[in-house]
Amino acid sequence: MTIVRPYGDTTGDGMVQLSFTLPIPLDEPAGKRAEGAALQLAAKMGLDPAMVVHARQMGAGHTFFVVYGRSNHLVDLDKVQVVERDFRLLSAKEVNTAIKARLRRKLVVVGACIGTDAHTVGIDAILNVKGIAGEKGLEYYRECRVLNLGAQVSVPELVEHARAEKADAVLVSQVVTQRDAHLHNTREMSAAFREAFPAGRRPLLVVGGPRFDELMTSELGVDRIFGRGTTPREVASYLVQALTAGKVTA
Ligand code: B12
Repeated sequence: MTIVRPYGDTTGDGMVQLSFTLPIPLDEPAGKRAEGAALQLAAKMGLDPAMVVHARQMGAGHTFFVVYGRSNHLVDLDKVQVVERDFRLLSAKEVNTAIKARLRRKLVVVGACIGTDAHTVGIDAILNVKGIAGEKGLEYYRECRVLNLGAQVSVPELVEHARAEKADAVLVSQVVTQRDAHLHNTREMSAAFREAFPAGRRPLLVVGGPRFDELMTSELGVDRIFGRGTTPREVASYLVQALTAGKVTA
């Protein structure tokens, strides 16, 4: 068993910092109550001792807090569950070569933000030439053909475009998670593709966004989930390997 504790001032002291907002005004005389409420919450979250190191009123009637305190919980590294990368990270040249050799045609990608979500920066970072973190997006890959449908695309529209373009992969971004919108939209999307395409003929379904749990692929009916900090090269490497698995290089 490998146990670790947070590091604050000294190794293993368990000290953590967290921030949150409470719907309580900071103005005196209520200010003391606001800080007391923050400490009560921290104590209930298992921080003991805890101190308020920052408090600032956020508009009318709300206060933002930063609390620093000792967490008495232990982390068991043997019980950590994550989705490890199970494909090789390829260079753009390797991706293009693999598509050409194994698919023998361009790899077609259709992407969109679905539902009411208008946060396109993430999907643009993956698809558009400009890319992110010094990597160019999939449009830059000579052997990929990319159609980025942009924001607020309905599921039926997405299915139609995927069919018309003969998409190999459909890439969907969901950033807004209020009332689990990202989960409802993803389930609706995967169900629609299963209904519209015969088994074995549907495009690869990939969703991404900063607040997805990457362990939920089968529950959401998708092939892969990509989270915060994803780069286009990871996505290109995944797509080519997932779509050409078993296809032997000529
Ligand atoms: C920019 C922004 C906006 C812009 C969006 C402009 C645009 N064209 O995208 C505007 C001003 C329009 C906007 C509006 C709103 N926003 Co806003 N917005 C943000 C902000 C500041 C940054 C998001 C961003 O661009 N991140 C940068 C990109 C690169 O990161 P990313 O999306 O995570 O993408 C990466 C990965 O997640 C992954 N990825 C993402 N998608 C995909 C898809 C695939 C297929 C793959 C493989 C990978 C992948 O790869 C990307 C690159 O690494 C965030 C706060 C924040 N700091 O994150 C709030 C935030 C997302 N917005 C929020 C909210 C609430 C809204 C509004 C509802 C506000 C309002 N009341 O009107 C509206 C909703 C509009 C709508 N209909 O969707 C909330 C969402 C809260 C929640 N839990 O749902 C946030 C978190 C702010 C907050 N703390 O409250 N917003």
